[in-house]
Amino acid sequence: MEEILALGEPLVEFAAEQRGRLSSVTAFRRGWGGDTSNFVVAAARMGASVGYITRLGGDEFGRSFLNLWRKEGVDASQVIVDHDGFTGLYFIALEEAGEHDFTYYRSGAAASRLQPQDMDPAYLGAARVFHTSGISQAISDSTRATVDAAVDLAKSRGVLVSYDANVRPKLWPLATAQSVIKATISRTDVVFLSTEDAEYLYGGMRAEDVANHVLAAGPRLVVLKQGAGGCLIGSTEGAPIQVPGWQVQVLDTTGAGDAFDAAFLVEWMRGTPLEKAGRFANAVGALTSTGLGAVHPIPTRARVEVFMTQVETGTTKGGSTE
Ligand code: KDG
Repeated sequence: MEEILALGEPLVEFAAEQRGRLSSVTAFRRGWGGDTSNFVVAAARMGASVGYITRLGGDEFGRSFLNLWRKEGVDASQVIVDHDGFTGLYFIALEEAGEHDFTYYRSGAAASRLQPQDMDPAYLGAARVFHTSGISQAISDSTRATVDAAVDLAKSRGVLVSYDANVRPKLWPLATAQSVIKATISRTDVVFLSTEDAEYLYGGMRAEDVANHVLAAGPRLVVLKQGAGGCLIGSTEGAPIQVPGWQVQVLDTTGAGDAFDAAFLVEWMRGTPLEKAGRFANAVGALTSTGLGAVHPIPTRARVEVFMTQVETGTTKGGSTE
């Protein structure tokens, strides 16, 4: 039995090794991405027992994901391999200040064939938390229906639902994203939003107002991820808490938000007070943005603890995973 399960699409990653447009970049580092896969790897590195639900292509890239999850201790017993399907992929173009632009090749990939019958209710029902995202809902109608069914099942079995809006206007029309994501937020226990997500969903609202608005829709916890600015945690149990970020040398922010979600959830599930959980998750997000690509730079718990102690005692200015 795994304490945390996630559902979504793993994507093979090609991260540009030079800044600039993809048309001029000639060297890429091959890694792994896909928001919910990044999330399970990060949760495993934080020490949680985790499992993943998806469909993979019966190709070399699919095999490399199975190897990754095995190595990281992520349970993939429920992952279906589509022998006639392929694993989706994306390229990261690096822009200024760690910002990036994604180019996807994922339409029709195995994960977009996921359907509600692919889930084992007993497997999902035995978890403590189920995590999914707006990206998982964006990739196809059947995957969206699977997310819906999983959220219903989790709620009926008393499994907490965690949700990252991860708005990606390249994947679906913004109006559809807004209505599907807002409807899902109202059925969720813990919500994660980046500053960009909040802007797409609640354009122009101040962070505290976004938090209150989300809490009024039903969730008990909402975490607004503000990058170098840290995070704002809103909860039904008290006033919003602003938690400062950590200063690091940012190379690429890909996956930092997914690693943040995992770190925050794992701490919260262990009973860590919200502010401390936010501080820890901020450090995990910051360290993840010091390296190239989504998965390679996600730190282990031991690495995060060393980093936090070093910064707190003034023995270092920032971390780097490169
Ligand atoms: O959060 C990082 C992800 O966005 C990245 O790994 C690729 O899953 C991805 C997506 O769909 O954008």
